[in-house]
Amino acid sequence: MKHFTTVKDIGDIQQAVHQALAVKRDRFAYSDKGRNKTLLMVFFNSSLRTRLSTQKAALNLGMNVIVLDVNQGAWKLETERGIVMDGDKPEHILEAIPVMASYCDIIGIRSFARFESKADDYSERTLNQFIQLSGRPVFSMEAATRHPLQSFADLITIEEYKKTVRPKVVLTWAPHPNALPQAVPNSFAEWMNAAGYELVITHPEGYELDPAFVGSATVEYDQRKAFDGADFVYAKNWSAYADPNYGKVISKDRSWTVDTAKMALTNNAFFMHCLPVRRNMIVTDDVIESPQSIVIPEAANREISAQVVLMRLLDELSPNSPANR
Ligand code: AN0
Ligand code: CP
Repeated sequence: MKHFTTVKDIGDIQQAVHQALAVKRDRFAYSDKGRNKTLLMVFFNSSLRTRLSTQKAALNLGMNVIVLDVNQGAWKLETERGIVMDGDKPEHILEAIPVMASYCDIIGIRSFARFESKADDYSERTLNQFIQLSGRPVFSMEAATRHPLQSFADLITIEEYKKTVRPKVVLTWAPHPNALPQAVPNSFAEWMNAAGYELVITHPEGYELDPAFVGSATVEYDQRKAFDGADFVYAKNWSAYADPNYGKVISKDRSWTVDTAKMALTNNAFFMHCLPVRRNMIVTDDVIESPQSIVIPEAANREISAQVVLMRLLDELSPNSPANR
């Protein structure tokens, strides 16, 4: 695996789950694999889980880890080529990427959608600049359109908890005060479709996701109908994708909050959310604290998905990687 940005990069999904469960049984069995290899994690946005779980996964593999928070203490980076740099950004990403790459073997990037331009966001400009200019294996720690480490952890979690071969999985929109990216729902749909589960996506009118991600899933505008017989309820807020409202909050309708009455319509479904979650906006206290809530084991599986991805990227390190020079 040269880079990890979409479900396609993981190849055979059953094999990936199999490897993940093996890693989970003994995560320290590969503690020499990353010796003298350095992981650089670059954050353009905040993080709790991704930061800690990816770092922990790298430590399990014996790697060194360095972290850069671009917006806290680093030079502000210009990303447009051709611009006269007389503004507030002292450094260009065209120098910064090769410099960062010279200190490490593998790079993880978190760069959310900026909602300035749908074309910019959906072309994954920042992530692709790192791929093109670093010469290093690059993996997404949530980019503009996808969050594959999260979706891989979600898949592992569903495989652990499912009671039928092909569970009914419901992705439901829920209200939030701010404009959030579509990366988590896009990616979740992409991975659930690849896994071959029955996927139903429910949201208010106007919150349609990019059809490329919806794929073979059913879209149901009636949340209660969607919940009928569900084995897993995956809640998430996202902002509008469709023009002219791209990146905008068009509803904060709290009748979409996941509560006990709605969970009662399901097949005793497990409740999932990638976290961070806003209680009593997305989900009530009762549901997230119920025995059916698996948000904590789901988050714990982020260490496992990250470890599998790092192991696969380590397998393909090029000979000009610093550790191999
Ligand atoms: C981010 C999002 O919705 O993409 C990160 C989720 C993992 N969430 C927030 O910004 C609250
Ligand atoms: N789920 C997730 O990626 O969380 P963080 O934003 O805290 O990393």
